[in-house]
Amino acid sequence: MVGDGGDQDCDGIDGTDADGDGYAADWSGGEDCDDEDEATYPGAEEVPSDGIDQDCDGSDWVPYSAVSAGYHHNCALDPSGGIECWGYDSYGQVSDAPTGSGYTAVSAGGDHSCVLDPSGGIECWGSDSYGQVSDAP
Ligand SMILES: [Ca+2]
Ligand SMILES: [Ca+2]
Ligand SMILES: [Ca+2]
Repeated sequence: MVGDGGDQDCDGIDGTDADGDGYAADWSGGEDCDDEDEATYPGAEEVPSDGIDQDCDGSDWVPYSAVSAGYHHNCALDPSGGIECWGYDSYGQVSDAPTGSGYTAVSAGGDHSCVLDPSGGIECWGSDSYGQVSDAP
């Protein structure tokens, strides 16, 4: 019986462990999110950015390639060149961050941020009280 707390087949696991990684398949009451891959189980080492969730935490691990801290908000660059910002959003520091990918650098200022786009152009958003955004070259 799977998931009943008893290990009737004496394999050390209550459930079905088809790939033999020591974790029962999630559909059988265990925690192995892919019971056909012995490298995938809870606590497994993640291979970054391969589209596979090795450690069963619900998502592939995508490391960031750059980060910049502002006064009350921060921005980071992911490997595809996407921008992610978080923190205080009084001037749109977070919500106005550009979507899309291919950005090559990011810098967070006091209440504004700037990025380099794929063609080398400068794009800024956030507080524009001194032309930080509108006067960008
Ligand atoms: Ca398994
Ligand atoms: Ca597995
Ligand atoms: Ca992965």
